[in-house]
Amino acid sequence: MVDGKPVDGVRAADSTNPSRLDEVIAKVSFGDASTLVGAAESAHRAQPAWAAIPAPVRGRAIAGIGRAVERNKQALAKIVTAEIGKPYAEALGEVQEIIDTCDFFLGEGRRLYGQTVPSEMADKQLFTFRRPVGTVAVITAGNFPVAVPSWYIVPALLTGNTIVWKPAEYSPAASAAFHEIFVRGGGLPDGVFNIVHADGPSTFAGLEQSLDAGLIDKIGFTGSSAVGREVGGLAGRHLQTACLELGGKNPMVITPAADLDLAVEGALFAGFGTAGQRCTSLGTVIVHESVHDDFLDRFNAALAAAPIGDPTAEVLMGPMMDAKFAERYEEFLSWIQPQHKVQAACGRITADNPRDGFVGDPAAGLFYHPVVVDGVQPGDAIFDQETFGPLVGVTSYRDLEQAIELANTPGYGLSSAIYTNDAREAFSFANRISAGMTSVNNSTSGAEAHLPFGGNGKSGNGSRQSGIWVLDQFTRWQSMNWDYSGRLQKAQMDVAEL
Ligand code: UN1
Repeated sequence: MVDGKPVDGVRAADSTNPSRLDEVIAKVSFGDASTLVGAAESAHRAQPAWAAIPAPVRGRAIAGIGRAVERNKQALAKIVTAEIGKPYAEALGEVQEIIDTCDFFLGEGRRLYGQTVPSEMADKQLFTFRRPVGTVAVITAGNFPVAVPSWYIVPALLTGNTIVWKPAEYSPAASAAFHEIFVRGGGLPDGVFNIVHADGPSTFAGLEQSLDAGLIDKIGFTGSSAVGREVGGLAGRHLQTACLELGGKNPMVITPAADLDLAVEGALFAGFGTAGQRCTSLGTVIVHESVHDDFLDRFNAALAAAPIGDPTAEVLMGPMMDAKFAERYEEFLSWIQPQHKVQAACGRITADNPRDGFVGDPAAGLFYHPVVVDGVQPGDAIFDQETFGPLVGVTSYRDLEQAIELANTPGYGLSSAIYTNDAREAFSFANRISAGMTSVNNSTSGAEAHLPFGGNGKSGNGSRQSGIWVLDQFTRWQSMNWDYSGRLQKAQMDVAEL
């Protein structure tokens, strides 16, 4: 939808259900680079009028969106479950995250504070104002097809920007439903929020052309570290900035002072929620050598008992979200080396490679065994790199110093966790882990809508989403000096005397 009208794409494609691959969820029309440029033109045209609406009134539009999402909560969650195989309870949580984001930002329309600043000259006053950046291109992933887009789209709209959104190729039905709810619920004028379905190469070409033409002022991107580098480079070459939310290799340290059952529960959710396809998913458990065996026994037992399968049922995890991700995950599995200890079955769940207590029909979808790989070490690909899928590495440590070093070694820096009841250990870890987010006695996943979200190192470019911190992504500061002395006062030269 561009400028309030459906676009004629260049190619039609089916979106299928990863739990039942023969079930088509939606037929989608994919555009090309010129579709994206057309959407950027439309957003660019609509921006001045949108920015002219007082921020508290835009806040009311955000309130309308939040209520509309609430009314459609179950329907939207069902689409998410059908399209990417996220267990229904998690999908409901994901939709709730949009509502929380709207709740937070509807009030921000009545704040959007600037400052009054004293001048060094007499009879002169200084001010600062937040101004919208202009047109924002938002490119998002399919693992959170509706919550993560709202982290960009809600604050960007609230602060007076207009949007071109290119959602993931493999979650078009969820994104189309999201778009419709937003436009109707918010009563958004045509051109304010445009959506274009396109593949990667068309998106890059369209972005480049739009940036060349001065139609895009900011990029919001959630996806892999590799593509994030490209997006960041593209923005930088055009002297624009990108808000990059990239991969993670999120560590969980478990010390001898931990409640082990709590840690097992946390590792289960962090490792296998969304089939391990969250940027905040648990990468490696770094467990003290004195509790390593005990933890591993309990973790494997909990995993063996966890229901896996049909995501409409109460399961720990459903299928992987798309064939492309399943293929890539199979490549990650080939990183397992003979020195690693895999304590359970591995790979795709089939009649020949079954799983006890599987819910549903394993042959029908992209279902994988959850895997725990013990004995991973720095230098092993499986320790150093993100393995987007249901796989958790385990290694052991001798002292906290070494645990923190191991946790920082892969060079990502999104989320992290420590399980301990010793406050000194918790604070030492939090002080020295390089991560945008850290949990004490909780999972690496589970961000809240009003806390900064983002990473260091390979996980991003230091930008933060959510809460008031994201306002710096979608607004630029303007300073104003107002001289009411009636004469030309010169800074540094006419400094008032004591
Ligand atoms: C992501 O995977 O891109 O904290 C975001 C969490 C979710 C968001 C994950 N609320 O795991």
